[in-house]
Amino acid sequence: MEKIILVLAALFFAVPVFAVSADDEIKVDQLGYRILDNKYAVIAVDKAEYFRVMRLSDNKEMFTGALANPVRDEDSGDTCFIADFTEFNKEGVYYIEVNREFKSYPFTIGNDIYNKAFYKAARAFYNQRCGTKVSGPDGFTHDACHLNPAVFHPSAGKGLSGTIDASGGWHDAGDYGRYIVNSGLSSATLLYLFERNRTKAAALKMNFPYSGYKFPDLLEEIKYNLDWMLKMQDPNGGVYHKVTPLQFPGFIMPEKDTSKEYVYEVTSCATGDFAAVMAIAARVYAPYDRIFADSCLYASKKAWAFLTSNPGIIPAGGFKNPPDTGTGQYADTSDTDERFWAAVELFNTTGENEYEKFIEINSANDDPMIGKAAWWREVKPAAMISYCYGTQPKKNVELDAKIRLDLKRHADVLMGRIKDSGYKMTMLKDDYIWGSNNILLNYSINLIAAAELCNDKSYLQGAQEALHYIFGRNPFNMSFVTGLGSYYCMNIHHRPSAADGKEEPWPGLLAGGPNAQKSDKILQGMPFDTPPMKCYEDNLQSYASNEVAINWNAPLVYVLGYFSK
Ligand code: G3I
Ligand code: 9MR
Ligand code: ZN
Repeated sequence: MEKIILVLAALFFAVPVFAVSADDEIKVDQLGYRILDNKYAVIAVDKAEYFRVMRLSDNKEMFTGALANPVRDEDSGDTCFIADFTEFNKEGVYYIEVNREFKSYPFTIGNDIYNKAFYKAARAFYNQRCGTKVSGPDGFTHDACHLNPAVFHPSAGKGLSGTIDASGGWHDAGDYGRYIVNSGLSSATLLYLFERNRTKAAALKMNFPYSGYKFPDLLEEIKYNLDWMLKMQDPNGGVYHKVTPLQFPGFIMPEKDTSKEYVYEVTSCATGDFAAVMAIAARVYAPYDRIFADSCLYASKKAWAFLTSNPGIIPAGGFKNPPDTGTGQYADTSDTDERFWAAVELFNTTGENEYEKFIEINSANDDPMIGKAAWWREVKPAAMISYCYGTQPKKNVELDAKIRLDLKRHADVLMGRIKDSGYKMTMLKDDYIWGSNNILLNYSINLIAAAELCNDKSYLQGAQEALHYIFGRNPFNMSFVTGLGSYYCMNIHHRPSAADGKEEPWPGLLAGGPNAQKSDKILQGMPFDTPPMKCYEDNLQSYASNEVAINWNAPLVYVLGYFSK
C-alpha cells in the first residue's frame, strides 16, 4: 500500500511541496544508519524473494540481497523478512525496493545521521520551559506562563499555608503540571549523558534566544529545571510532590492557563529522587559554578537527613491525589529504590561511608542486581549502573563486580530478544505499557552501560536497534518523534501543539508509543486482539499512547547523544 507524504521543499522560497511516497510494507529508519553499523530494514509481507538498495538521486541499484526465513513477530503479529544490507557502507541517500514492487522512505548512510535529532530532542526541553517565554528559529513560541504564586493544597500538611513561588521548571508532558518524581529521572538522565559523554554533550548548541550564561548549553537547560526543583524543598528538607492545578486545563496555550496552582504534600519518593538529582548536579556543575554546585549538595544532604529521620514511606501507602484533584499522580507505593538512589549519588559525589554502608545493606538481597529498565517508578537500575560508573576510591569492589556481572547477563538477554524478534526489539510483551518507547530506550541505556562497564562493544549494535524502531522501522512505518523523518506523528497529546494554530506539532517530542493496557478511549476502541506493538494511534485524544513527556525525551536524548557524531 503506497502512502504519499507532502513535504515542504523549502520554507523560504515557497517552493511547491513535493511528494515523498513509500509503501508501508517496507520499514526503515527514516534517519538512516551509521556507515559501519548493522543495517536492517523490515519487510512485512507474506512473500518476498530479494531486495535492492537504490540510490535516491538516480534510482541506480547499489546493492542487492536475498530475503528468506521470515520471522513471525508475536508482539506485532507481522511476518517479517529482514533485509540485511550491513556490508553496504557507501555514504549517500537511498531507498529499499522489494520485488520491484514496494519501495521505502528514503534514508541516509552516514555517521552524522543522529546529529539533527539529538539537537531537536534536546531543544524540546527548552520548549517545555514554564515560567518564561520560549522562542526560537523553529518558529514555535509561547509567552511566559504560570507565574502566579502557588498555594499549598489543604492536604499538604499542618503548618503549610499561604503561597509559595513554585515558578519555573519544565512542563511535564502534554499538560502543564510539574512533578518532582518525573523531574528526577528526567534531569538525572540528561546529567548522566553529560557526565559520561562530556565532549559530545558539551558541544551541543541549543540556540537559546539569550546569552551570557556560563554553562555548556545542555547544563544551562537542565539547570532551568533544577532551579525550580530547589524551590520545592520544604525547610525541613522534605520535597513537595508536585505543583499543578486541581484539574487539567483545556487545550490552551500555557500563557492562557490561569488555573490556580497548588503545591502538594512532601513525599519520600520525591525527596529521594530530589536528593539523588542534586547530588549528581553537585559534581557535574562543580567545574562551572562551585557555589551552585555546593548549594545542590547542601540541598541533597538536607533531603537525605529528612529521609533518615523518616524511615517509613511518606505519606503512608505513597502519594495519592486528594478527592478534588485530577492531575497526574506519579503514585508509587515503595520508596526504597528512591532512597537507595539517593545514597548511591551522595556516595558517588562525597565518598562518605554513611552512604556506602546504606548501599551495601540495601543491596545485600538483590539478585540479580539489575535485570530491568529504569523508569520513573523504579529507579534502582539507574542507581546500580551509576554506582559502577562512580569513581570513589572506597567503592565496594565486590559489589561493583557483582553489578557488572549481572549487567552483562542482562545485556545478553536483551541481545537474545533482539535476535529473536522480527522488529529487533529488546521489549517483552508486557513492556508495551504507557510510555513503552521510554522503556525501550532505557533498555538501550542499559546496553550502552554494559558495553562500557563490561568492555563489550557488541552491545552498542543492540542499543541502536531502538533508534531504528523509533525513527520508522515499526509496524506504523512512522517516526515516533515529531519533526524527524519523512513521516512522523502529527497529532501528539500536547497542549501547545494543539492550541497554537499550526498544523506542525512542536518538534523533537517523542510519543509514548504502543500501550496494550489500552488506558484511553481511543485504544479501547481497537479490536480486542490488537497485538501489543500495534496498540497505538496518532490521535490527539490518545493520551495513553500519543502524549509526550520529559521522562520519555530524556533517554532519547541520551541514546541519540551517545551515537551522534
Ligand atoms: O508497571 C506496571 C506493570 O508492572 C503492569 O504489568 C502494567 C499493567 O498493569 O502496569 C504498569 O504500570 C503502569 C505504568 O504507567 C507503567 O508506566 C500503570 O498501570 C499506569 O497507570 C501508569 O501510567 C502512568 C500515567 O501517567 C497514569 O498514571 C504513566 O506511567 C505516566 O507516564 C503518566 O504520566 C502522565 C502524568 O501523570 C501527567 N502528565 C502526563 C504524563 C504522561 O502521560
Ligand atoms: O491531558 C491529560 C494528560 O496529560 C494525562 O496524561 C492524562 C492521564 O492523566 O489525562 C489527560 O487529560 C484528560 C483526562 O484524563 C480525561 N479528560 C480529557 C483530558 C484531556 O485529554
Ligand atoms: Zn507554564
